[in-house]
Amino acid sequence: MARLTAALTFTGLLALGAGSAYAAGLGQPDPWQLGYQEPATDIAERVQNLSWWLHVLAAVITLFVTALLVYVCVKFSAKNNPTPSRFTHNTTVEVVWTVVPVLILVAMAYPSIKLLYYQETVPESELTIKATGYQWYWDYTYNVEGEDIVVESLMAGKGYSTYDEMVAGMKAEGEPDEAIPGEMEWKLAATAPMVVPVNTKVRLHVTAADVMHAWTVPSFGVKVDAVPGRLNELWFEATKTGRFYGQCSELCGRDHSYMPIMVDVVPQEEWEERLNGIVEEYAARTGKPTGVKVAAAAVE
Ligand SMILES: [Cu+2]
Repeated sequence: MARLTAALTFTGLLALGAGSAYAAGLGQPDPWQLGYQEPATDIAERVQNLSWWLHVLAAVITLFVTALLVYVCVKFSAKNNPTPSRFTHNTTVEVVWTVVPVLILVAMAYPSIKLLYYQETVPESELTIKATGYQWYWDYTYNVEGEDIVVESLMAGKGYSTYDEMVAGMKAEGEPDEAIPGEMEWKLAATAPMVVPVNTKVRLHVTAADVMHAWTVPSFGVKVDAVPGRLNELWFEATKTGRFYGQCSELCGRDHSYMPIMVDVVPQEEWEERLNGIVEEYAARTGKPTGVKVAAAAVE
């Protein structure tokens, strides 16, 4: 009976989860969120559709098995069925309970493998960026006209134990208001975002400098390990502008939970300006001359 109750509760929760699938905000999680974050790429949309399809299959199977158990318990109880039959084989039933699960597995495997191919085949990209994981932050390298422009992206407001302490601390350090993350964004916000233009196929090279990390943005439906000495890649094409958050997803050490990922998806018109800002900031910070003045089209 406990098992039955658990199964029914699980199914109920699934239905609830499905109902709130799109309740979450754009680019970041919501309190009490059950479903996924709103998808911002075709990949994320496909991943979520596949997930719900698998959940529906699982729910139907759970209901069917539960109903079967109940039926057997009642129909073949000692009271209702005092003299049990003694047969041991039934070819029809055996064929059915072999073939049906095979069909269910095919119904799961076919869309999964199709989606995997779609995700893993990097199309002709219009922009390539490299993300490197460190203990414990990320940096992003844009190659602008042959020059590597590196932007370090640390957690904003790190080292404070409460939100109010963090706000007071950052203000005391003279940080401008816009650098102080909101309460919901604290521990998700980074000191510098990775910036990409909307409706652009972006190829992201991902690697690590010390230990393994993993780069992910849930709304983009992408996640890949960052492995020292190895270059992994993923692609995405964001179709919505906004700020999108993710977190390092490979347990990488003491401050694993303090290396957020922040991506700004900006309109095409804004992109050149933002990239120029990144180049200028880089030149000012490193003292390296950069004669690079960006024409967006020249970025690869
Ligand atoms: Cu990490």
